[in-house]
Amino acid sequence: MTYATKENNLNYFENNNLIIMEKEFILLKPDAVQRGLIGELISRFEKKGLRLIGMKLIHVDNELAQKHYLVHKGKPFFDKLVEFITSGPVLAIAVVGNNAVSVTRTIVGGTNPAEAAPGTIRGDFGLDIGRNLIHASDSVENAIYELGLYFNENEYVNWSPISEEWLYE
Ligand code: D4T
Repeated sequence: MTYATKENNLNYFENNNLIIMEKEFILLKPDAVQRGLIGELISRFEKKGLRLIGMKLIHVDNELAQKHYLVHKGKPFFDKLVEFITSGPVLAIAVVGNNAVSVTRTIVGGTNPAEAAPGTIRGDFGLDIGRNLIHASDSVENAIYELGLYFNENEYVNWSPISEEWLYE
């Protein structure tokens, strides 16, 4: 049985389990791109089973950076955040999966790489909070907002990976 929800049109029951197919926004920041970590980092989400539906290498301009970090406006680190995110190419990624937001945030790890758990991206690859490699939306609502900043609806690729039959019960 499948049914659509107002929020995402993606949730459905399978074998009486509610599969919450959330969309999540991931951004590989300029340090990850410059350090040649794109493949390594994407592979973590790919291997986990999240479905890639959008990806683009872009240079974030000041206007987009301001919108992206709106919630941090006024904080002491805001200007540095904007300066960093606009300092080189980034890889914007859209994924779909069961509980994609919390699953992604777990893979990403704590904000400060110096304290992030080993096995997480920030825990394995970083040392400094101002160079924490990756951003991922922290709620379904923020994912919708941030995806809207980086992707047009017609840029998502609608496909069904054969692996999903083996990823979901
Ligand atoms: P992002 O938004 O990059 O995925 O990070 P988090 O969700 O894990 O953390 P956040 O929103 O609290 O911080 C956003 C961004 O700001 C940098 N930062 C943060 C910083 O440079 N100094 C600080 O003191 C804090 C709190 C790191 C991530």
